[in-house]
Amino acid sequence: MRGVAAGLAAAALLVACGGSGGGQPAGSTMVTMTEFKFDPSTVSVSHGKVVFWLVNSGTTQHDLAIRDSTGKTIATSELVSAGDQKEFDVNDIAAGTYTFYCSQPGHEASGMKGTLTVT
Ligand SMILES: [Cu+2]
Repeated sequence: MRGVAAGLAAAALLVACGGSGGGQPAGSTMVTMTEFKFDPSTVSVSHGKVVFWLVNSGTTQHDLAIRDSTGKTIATSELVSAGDQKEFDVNDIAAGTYTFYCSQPGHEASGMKGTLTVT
C-alpha cells in the first residue's frame, strides 16, 4: 500500500514540475545561471505576466528572486538543480526597475545578480 502511494506521489510530482525536457516556453525570457552569475545580467520585459526560462548550466543549485526598488522581494523561483531547467512565472509585474538575484547563501554577494527593467 505504501508503495502505491509513493508511486502516485512521484507521478504527481512529475506532472507538477513539467519543466525538464519540455523545452523553452514560447515568449519566455531565458536566463542562464552559473557560479556565480546570470546571463544576461540585464533583462528587459514588458509589464504584466512575465515568463522566465531558467537554465542552470552550473554545478550547484540556483534560483532567481526579484527585489523591487524598496528592497522587498516580490517573487522567488523554485530551486533549479545543476543541469536542469525550470519555468518561472511572475504574474502582473508593474513597470519599474528591479534587481534579480540568487537567494542561495552567498551567491548574490559573489556576483549572482542583475537588473530587470519592466516597461
Ligand atoms: Cu545561485
